[in-house]
Amino acid sequence: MWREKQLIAGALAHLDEVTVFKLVRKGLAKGLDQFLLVEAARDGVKLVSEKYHRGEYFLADLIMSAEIFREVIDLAIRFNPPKVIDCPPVIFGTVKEDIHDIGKNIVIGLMRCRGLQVLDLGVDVAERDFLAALKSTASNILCLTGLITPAYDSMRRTIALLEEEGMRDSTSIIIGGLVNEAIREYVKADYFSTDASEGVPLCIKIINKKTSLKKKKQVKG
Ligand code: B12
Repeated sequence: MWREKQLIAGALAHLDEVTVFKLVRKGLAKGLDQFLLVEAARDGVKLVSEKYHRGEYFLADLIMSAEIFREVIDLAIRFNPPKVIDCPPVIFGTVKEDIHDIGKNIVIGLMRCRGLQVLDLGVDVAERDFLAALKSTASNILCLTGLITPAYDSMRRTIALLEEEGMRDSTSIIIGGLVNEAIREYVKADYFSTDASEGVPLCIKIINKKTSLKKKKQVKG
């Protein structure tokens, strides 16, 4: 598996779409874990991103790598649909004023591969739209992406709105993108992450915790 992962990441880093799909199809046919195959493709996007930062690739190359990644996800899910986790969807979006969505789409892809349902609100999402989505789906997990400075105030306003509506305590909020602990504190989120693979187990952990709390309450009640 380790070798397959390296080969997929390497082919994606060279933007060699044909080889990426050949390797992923081969891995799926061999019964390898589709999540790990998709993670390998994610590693490829990371390599492209590093090459872009070193000036070895253009922005168009980074965007193309994200497109190949998206197709790998579609292929993996079509080949072997994951068992869907029975709970309301994770609400996800890039916050108001920000249109960066490459990272968001990677995290969402990985989540869907693990069977999480996700409601993707897209980019430049207004505070009230996050609120409306949480209410209409009865979801209690909110994932926000932001990469530009104004995004931090959008995140803060979104979270303040949840507080005003009395929904803050029941909602777990994870932020990602160009964020760190200081930003997490400023916007008053629960968690921050700059690693797509971290986001998936974190959401599953939150869901399991909330489900067991609900069960305990039902038993008591
Ligand atoms: C690609 C890119 C663009 C593309 C976006 C294409 C797209 N569809 O997303 C385009 C060209 C459109 C663009 C536009 C702009 N950009 Co731009 N852009 C970038 C660039 C080069 C890469 C971002 C990226 O996709 N990285 C790769 C992904 C995979 O990484 P990621 O987003 O961090 O996501 C990872 C993690 O953070 C995590 N993650 C992300 N979200 C979440 C959420 C959760 C819940 C979890 C768990 C994890 C998680 O998972 C991902 C994978 O591990 C960055 C440079 C940089 N250093 O990041 C600048 C950058 C972000 N852009 C910048 C700027 C200024 C702009 C513009 C304002 C430029 C302009 N003058 O027009 C506009 C903004 C438009 C707007 N209103 O948003 C600045 C922001 C600086 C700042 N502090 O404000 C940066 C940092 C460049 C720079 N050094 O100046 N940009």
